[in-house]
Amino acid sequence: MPHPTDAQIDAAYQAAAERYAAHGVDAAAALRALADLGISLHCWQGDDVGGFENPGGPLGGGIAATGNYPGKARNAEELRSDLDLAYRLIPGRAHRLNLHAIYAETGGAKVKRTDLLPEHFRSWVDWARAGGHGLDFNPTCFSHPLAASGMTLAHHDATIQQFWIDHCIACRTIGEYFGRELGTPSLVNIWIPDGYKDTPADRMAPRVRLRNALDTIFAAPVDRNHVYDAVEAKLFGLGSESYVVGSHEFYLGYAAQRKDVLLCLDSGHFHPTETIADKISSVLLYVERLLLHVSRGVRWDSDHVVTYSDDLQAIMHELVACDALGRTHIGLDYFDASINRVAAWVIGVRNAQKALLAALVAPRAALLAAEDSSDYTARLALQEEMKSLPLGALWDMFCHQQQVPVGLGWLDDINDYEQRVQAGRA
Ligand code: RNT
Ligand code: ZN
Repeated sequence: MPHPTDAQIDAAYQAAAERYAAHGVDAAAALRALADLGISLHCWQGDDVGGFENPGGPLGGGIAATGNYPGKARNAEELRSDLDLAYRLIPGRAHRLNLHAIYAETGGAKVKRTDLLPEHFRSWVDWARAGGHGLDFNPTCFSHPLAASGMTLAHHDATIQQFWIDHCIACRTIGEYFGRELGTPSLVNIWIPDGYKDTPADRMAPRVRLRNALDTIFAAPVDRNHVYDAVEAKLFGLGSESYVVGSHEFYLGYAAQRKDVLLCLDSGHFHPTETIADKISSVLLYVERLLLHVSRGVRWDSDHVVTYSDDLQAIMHELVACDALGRTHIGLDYFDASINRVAAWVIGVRNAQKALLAALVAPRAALLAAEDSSDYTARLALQEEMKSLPLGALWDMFCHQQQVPVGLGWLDDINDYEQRVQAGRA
C-alpha cells in the first residue's frame, strides 16, 4: 500500500482542523480525548468462539460463526499472538481484552466450569499486565452438555440450574482476581441462551427462575471495587426464535431495581430497525453504568463485523451527547470466520474509534443553540454538513500520533502475518 508522508498527513490535518474550528470545534482536544477511550476486544473473534475446553466441539447457545478462513488460533499462545498484532494496529493504548470462561488454561486437565479458579487464568493476567490491558470476563453458559436443552440459569431442573449458578459465581471470583491484579475493575457480563424454539405454555416461570438465580449469583460476596456485574438481553437466537427468557424488558427491569448491576446493550439483539442509540439516554436515567456490545445485525445474524454504519455513528454520537463516556464500557461482540480473524478485530475497533471521533468533533454548541431556538432547519443543515467535513484527516493524524499504520497500511502487516504465521496452522 502506498503510504502518505508525514508532511501530507500534517498538511491535511491542519486544513481539516481549521474547518472544524470554524464550527467551534477543537480537533486537537478531540484527539486527546479519543486516546483515553479504551475498547474491550472480544477474545472470541480469534477462534470462532471455540475456546480451549473442548477443542473442535460444536458451538452451542443459538449462536453461529460461519466461514472457514484458514489460520484460526488453536491455543492460548496463538490467540495471544494474534491479539498482540491486533493491538499493534489499533491506535490508543487503553484497550482491554474480554475473555470467556472457556478460554481457561488448565494444563490439559478437565476442570468443571463450576470449579474454575483464578489460577486457570494466570497466563492471561501476566500477558495483560505486560501489555497494559484490563481484563473483562464472561461465564460461558453454552457449548456444554448441561446447556444442550437450551436452558441454563432458568432450567426447571434445580440441579442443572445450580450448576450454572455456581459457574457464574466462580466467574465473578475470577473477575475479582482480574480487577485486583490489574488495578482496573473487571466487567463480568452474564449472557445466557435460555429460550424456546416454539410458543411457550408458560412465559412467567422461567423468568421467575432466572430472577431468583441472578439474585443468588449477585448475593455471593465479591469486592465490587474490582468487579462490575452486567446482564445482557437478547431478542432471539437459533432455536430460541419464539421466546427468550432474558429479554430486554426482563434485564432492564432487573438492572434498574438494583444499583449494583449494569445493563449490557448488544446492538445486534433488537429488531432490525431498532437501534440501541435511542435507548442510551433512557437507560442511563435508571442504571448507573452501561456496557455496550457493539455488533452489527444482518438478517438472522446478530454478530457481523462492525462497519462504519449510520447505526454505529448514532450510538457513539449519543454517548458523547449524553456525556455518558465516563459511565459506559464499550466492548465489541461479533465473530466472522470468513475473513482474516485479526483483520476482523482491527476493522471493527478502528471503525468504533472513528465513530467516536466523529462524535467528539460534532459541533455540540451550535447544534444545541439551533435546537433551543427551535431552528430545526439549521439543526438538520448542520448535521448534514458534518457528514462531509474532513474527518479522515483527523483520523489519519490520530493514527500517526499513536504510531500505528495510517490509512490501509495495517493490511500489509496482516498479510505478512498471515503468510508468516497463520498459514502454518493446519
Ligand atoms: C450472544 C451474546 C453474547 C455472546 C458472547 C460470546 O448473542 O451476544 O454476548 O456473543 O458471550
Ligand atoms: Zn453480546
